[in-house]
Amino acid sequence: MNIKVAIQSKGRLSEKSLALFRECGIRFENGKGNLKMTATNFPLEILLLRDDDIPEYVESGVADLGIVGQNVVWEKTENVKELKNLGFGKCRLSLAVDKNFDYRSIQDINGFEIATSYPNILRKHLNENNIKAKIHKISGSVEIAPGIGLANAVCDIVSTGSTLTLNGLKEVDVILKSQAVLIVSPNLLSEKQLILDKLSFRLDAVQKAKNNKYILLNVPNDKIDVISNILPGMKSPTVVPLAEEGWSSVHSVVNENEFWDVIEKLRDNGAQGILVMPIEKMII
Ligand code: PRT
Ligand code: ZN
Repeated sequence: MNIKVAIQSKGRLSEKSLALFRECGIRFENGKGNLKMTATNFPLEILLLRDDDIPEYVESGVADLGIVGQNVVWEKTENVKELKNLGFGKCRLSLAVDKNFDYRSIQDINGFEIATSYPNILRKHLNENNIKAKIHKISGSVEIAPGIGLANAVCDIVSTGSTLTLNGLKEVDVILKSQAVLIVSPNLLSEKQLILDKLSFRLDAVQKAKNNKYILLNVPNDKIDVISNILPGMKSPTVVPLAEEGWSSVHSVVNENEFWDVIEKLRDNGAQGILVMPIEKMII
């Protein structure tokens, strides 16, 4: 039995979704371009779909899992479980208005006409803020709507903000922050749950490796205790004597988020020759 995973066939999330399986050691027999790909060394099948359809496929159980932006999940359904944030495809869904409009608070868009591909999320946000507005649902090029007189605001995906700027708009309210997420069908068979557990274990190892670095440094022996306390590590650091009397090499793992703080403290406490290396997989 194979677990079926729906991913985007062509678009911003396609390559990174496939890369994730490759990093988990999963290989596929037929190249991209087909609607389906079967793994040769893991009980897994990939369905290549438009991202908008993925939540529905997973909700209905046609696919067991899906990789899609949270923005799409939240727009389409409440009946799938989000299992893991995947750390790519980061963006936000925001309200934007004419760059010359004197926007102070969301109350200022009362009575506006707003173009969006996300009418459900927008409606909820407006209701929560007691705003009345007419929503125009359009499926692409939302940012041109104000320019052609269809709307006086947009609610659209923003990443760098340059698309809004190019169209004479400014971002005024972030409705949600989003990234690619692994979703799971509400009625997963128990055999498939076992496969998911294996996949999940591999995904965690890949993600932890991405978030951590292997670090090696030289330390005078009388500083080993201080340095060991600075290094969070997996258990405690490995300490190996150097050929030079009175010095040791200390090895550990440092999280990306605290990386520079840790490096500064290490230097301040006498560490030298600090080397930092990527980690391929990390199993705790
Ligand atoms: O064909 P299909 O329906 O499968 O794909 P799609 O065209 O609907 O989606 P796609 O491939 O554009 O995006 C897939 C997912 O990537 C989205 O659902 C988001 O979760 C995520 N993502 C991340 C983005 C962006 N960044 C992004 N910048 N999706 C869209 N954009 C667009 C946005 O719509 C706007 O037109 O890029 C423009 C804004 O970018 P900036 O950098 O100018 O602000
Ligand atoms: Zn789409």
